[in-house]
Amino acid sequence: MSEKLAALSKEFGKGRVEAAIERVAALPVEVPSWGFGRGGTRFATYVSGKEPSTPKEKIAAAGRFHELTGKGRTVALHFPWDGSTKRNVRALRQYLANAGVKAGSVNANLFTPRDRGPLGADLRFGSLTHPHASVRQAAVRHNLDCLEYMHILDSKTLVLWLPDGTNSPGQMSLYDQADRLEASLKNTYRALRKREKLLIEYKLFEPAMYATAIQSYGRSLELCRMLGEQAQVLVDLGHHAPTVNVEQIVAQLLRQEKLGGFHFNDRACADDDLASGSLHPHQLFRIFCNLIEGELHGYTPVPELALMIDQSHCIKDPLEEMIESLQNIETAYVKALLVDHEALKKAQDRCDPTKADSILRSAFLADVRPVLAEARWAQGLPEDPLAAARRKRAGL
Ligand code: RM4
Ligand code: MN
Ligand code: MN
Repeated sequence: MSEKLAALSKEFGKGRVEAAIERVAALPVEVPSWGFGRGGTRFATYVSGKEPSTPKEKIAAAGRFHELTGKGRTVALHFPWDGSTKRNVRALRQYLANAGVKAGSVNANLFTPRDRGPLGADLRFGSLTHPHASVRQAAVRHNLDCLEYMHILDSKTLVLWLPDGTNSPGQMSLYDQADRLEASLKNTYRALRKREKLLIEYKLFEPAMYATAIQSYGRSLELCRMLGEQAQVLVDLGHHAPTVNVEQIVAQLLRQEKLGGFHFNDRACADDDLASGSLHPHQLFRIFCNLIEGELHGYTPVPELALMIDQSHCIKDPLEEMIESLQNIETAYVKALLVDHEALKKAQDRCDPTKADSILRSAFLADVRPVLAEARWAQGLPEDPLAAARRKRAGL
């Protein structure tokens, strides 16, 4: 054991440090195909020409990420970005196998106008809540196509994020919006197979600025309850109002067995999709602390949640920014694993918030890089995946 690990063991206990090494090595983190391409700003997409652009290239990059980090065993796919026919999807299966990874969640896309059919420019008036039944039916049909793609890819998770909403008070009755949404979701949910899950995201605003159809975790929770056991809420960290306490949402969903998972990313202003933990490492730490406490209460264990990265890489190299994000996620997880929950509970019950916060603070301030290095070394992975990615790129 290195000196640094020995020092951590002395402070936090050998058992806790050893468990952290094992648990961080085993944590499944899913990466998105779209995150390996160049992300766009509202004004332009600055393509350097070096980043992957086709689904095949993006999946190959995901394979490199998996080789370097051991994570990203599953890759989230987005349709029709990653394909629009069963033939395309069968090709994806091959690309995934070639890259040594598997399909993760399937993300339905109800916002990109198609060249043909009812889901064209008319999508600006909505998809599952569109005033015209023909568009709503076509949107549900897309969800059902995604379910068929899941069967081809052996994926068990459908993720729905709805762009639906309105920009002015007269545009659509809020009653009609809710009725249409619920009917369309029921038509989608009905087609799920037994072990499949439907994860429903919520988002305060954007693209709609006045009344988003699924605007809050409460609405998403209500819809999931209405649909049934296979529907759960997906928390995207960029989808809340600025002052919202996200870890409280996490705890409340977990207690109700309705937390399906996460889309990790950081935000400064709106739904920025910046690198996870680059701006708010403490928020990520607090979220993991609450997930681990949830486990202690007997709720869903952390590795059984869908832990996905959902980011857009507009400036940095996408593969590098994905590695950076993963490191921040792993760091937050390890820090949370070092928290002495028993001592924390005692301090809380003694009404000693100063002591309680000092327990959290010492875990947060710990330098856990030796834990990550040990976990990587034990798996035969490069200890510094960013440096390894650069060496590989330079052909060294
Ligand atoms: C949305 C949401 C979805 C993602 C799209 C690209 O804001 O986060 O999960 O698929 O963006
Ligand atoms: Mn998302
Ligand atoms: Mn988003």
